[in-house]
Amino acid sequence: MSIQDIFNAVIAFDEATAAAKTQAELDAGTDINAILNDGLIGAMDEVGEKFSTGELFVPEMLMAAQAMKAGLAILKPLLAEGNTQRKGTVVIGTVKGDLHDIGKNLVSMMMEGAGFDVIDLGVDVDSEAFVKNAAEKKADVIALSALLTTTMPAMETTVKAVKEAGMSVKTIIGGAPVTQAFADQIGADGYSADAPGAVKLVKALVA
Ligand code: B1M
Repeated sequence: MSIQDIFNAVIAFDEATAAAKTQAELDAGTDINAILNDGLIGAMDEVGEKFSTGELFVPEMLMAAQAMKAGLAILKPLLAEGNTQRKGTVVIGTVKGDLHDIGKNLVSMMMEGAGFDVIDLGVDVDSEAFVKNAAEKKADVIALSALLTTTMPAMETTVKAVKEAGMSVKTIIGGAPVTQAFADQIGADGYSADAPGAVKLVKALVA
């Protein structure tokens, strides 16, 4: 039994085995970050590589994503565990045109676990919805995720809409193609490469 079994189950699009092996590693006391990064996320990276080289196609990416989600569902209670004192409100979503939600869900879970009230707007969220929900919920932070280079401009549109609305809410961005340089360029208040970093960033911004 090893983390490699989780990796292999995701690559084999095997939801039941991905969930069972994730549970088995947790029961064996394996570090949750190792399960996440080396098992579940590592496998999705491999799937992405194979998609780039034409070995896999969209339906297979989707099946791998389902297997990864089955493993993530096992980890969710542990990721969301912790401090119950509420720290602030975060409105999160994947930007317009983009349907990738696994990384965004991970960020969302970890923020909940860190004690934030998280309003998750889902995927393909336009700038108006971000602005409207952040205003209604009196959010402290708007968190934007994008996985496609073609949807990164939607982040800029949203950051601009927030500024034009005269809101004091902070904006943070993340997702595989996004960089600190891009965050600086569009005037976002922060960028993180991963979910734990996003939590740290939000804590610092609302402190
Ligand atoms: Co898509 N896809 N996909 N896809 N897909 C990528 C992103 C791609 C890199 C694959 C590749 O070519 N190698 C490529 C993008 C190329 C580019 O633009 N540079 C790509 C493409 C091209 C596409 C389509 C256009 C394919 C097509 O139809 N021809 C299409 C677009 C659909 C759309 O969105 N409109 C498409 C569709 C899909 C599926 C629906 C099949 C499926 C998504 C299922 C789902 O999400 N429910 C899918 C998948 C699964 C992937 C890969 C394989 C895996 C993504 C993933 O979930 N990773 C991906 C390749 C890859 O990334 N290796 C790929 C695991 C996840 C935990 O990581 O989301 O990066 P990630 O999140 C990380 C960090 O980025 C960060 O934290 C997480 C880790 O801690 N993070 C944040 C994320 N959001 C953050 C926000 C923050 C802070 C950190 O603050 C707010």
